[in-house]
Amino acid sequence: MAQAEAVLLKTIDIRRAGLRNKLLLGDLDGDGRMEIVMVQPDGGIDDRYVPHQVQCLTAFDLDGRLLWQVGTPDPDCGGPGSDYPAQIYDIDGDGRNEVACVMNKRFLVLDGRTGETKRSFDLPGPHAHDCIVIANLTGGPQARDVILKDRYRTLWALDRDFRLLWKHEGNPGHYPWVYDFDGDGRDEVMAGYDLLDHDGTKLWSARDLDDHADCIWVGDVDGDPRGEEEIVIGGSVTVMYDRRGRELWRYDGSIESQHVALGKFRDDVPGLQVAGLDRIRRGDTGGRWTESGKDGMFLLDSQGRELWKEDRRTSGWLTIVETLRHWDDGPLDYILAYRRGGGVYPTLYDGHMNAVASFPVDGYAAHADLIGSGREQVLIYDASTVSIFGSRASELIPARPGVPLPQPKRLYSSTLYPGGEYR
Ligand SMILES: [Ca+2]
Ligand SMILES: [Ca+2]
Ligand SMILES: [Ca+2]
Ligand SMILES: [Ca+2]
Repeated sequence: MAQAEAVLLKTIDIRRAGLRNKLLLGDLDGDGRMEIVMVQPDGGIDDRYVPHQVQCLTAFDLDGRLLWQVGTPDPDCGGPGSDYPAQIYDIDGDGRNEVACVMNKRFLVLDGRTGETKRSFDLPGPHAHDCIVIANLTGGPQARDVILKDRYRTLWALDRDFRLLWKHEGNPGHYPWVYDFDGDGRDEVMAGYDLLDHDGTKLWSARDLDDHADCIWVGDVDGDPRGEEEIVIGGSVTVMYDRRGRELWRYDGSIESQHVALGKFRDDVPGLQVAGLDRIRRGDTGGRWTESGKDGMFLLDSQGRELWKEDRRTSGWLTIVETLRHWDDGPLDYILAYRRGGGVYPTLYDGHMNAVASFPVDGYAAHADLIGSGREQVLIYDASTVSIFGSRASELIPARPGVPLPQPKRLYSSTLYPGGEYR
């Protein structure tokens, strides 16, 4: 397949949001088209130990209008060494999205249309703001409970009125993934290497793994007749478990596996495939960050066998890989790789490691079906500009004007450590 350049649909000037923002997506005003919220983290903390709070939130529509701003951009803000506690989700269940965030040591629920505070709560602990996980722990018709954590030790589960349901101490990993494995209407919580029941009881722990879980994915990887989900954990190695905690395979052909991402990238092998990223040589030897490290993407089949591994000739070791679905009319998913370094711009790869589309700007990436068209667009952004790309031209007009877009779980579970589920 020949490599094509993605079609540039729009650019948006985001300089008024300040530096080092993370981009969130969601339909803030219910008009059938998503908006952008830029999230700036606070500075003055060491995010190896102390989690970020939010310094400033700035909402833009896709025509580049600034809709609202809460907080003030700070030139001395922090950076992406850990997550920023903010999500877009209809957390009060009224059919419109809110923005949930932690600012000034309070958990805030902001009206998506205006940024005004609808509700605010005390935190359950002074460092309970490493990230926000929205879950259904209490069994209502939709997820309205919240899990908060500190950097490396404690989880707090809270109901919709922020009453403490339970607390868990352990090694919760970067971003716990919640999923209702047993179908009782309440989410279990994969917190690092522990699977917790919805009431916080530990069901099982993954064994013989070092360090911490960088990324967790859930999906029916092996395509068994009952369609049972497996759990794939990317940490020091990449391991797959069944939902009862039995280890199915482990891929140790990597030096330091980082992100993994499930997808149907190939139609010539059964089940799902696991895309991943190996840090072959870190570029921060001696505590100093350099670009001289080296990473490489890899792809595993549903049994954990390596299908290929990239032999990278450029320098760069901080690549992020994500699954991109519904980019074009084809039946297969693609691997979106960005933050590659070494002059390599964000690129979309197929399951044979062919580049199928390239993006002619560098930066961080986000992706979503912005207008409910059934296709996803890719947004690449830096400190000044968001560039929106599609596989073909589009005016980005809502497919169903006035009908609020549902907020996909992937978008309300935004994290630097992209976990996910494949359904
Ligand atoms: Ca909208
Ligand atoms: Ca709402
Ligand atoms: Ca359950
Ligand atoms: Ca399965």
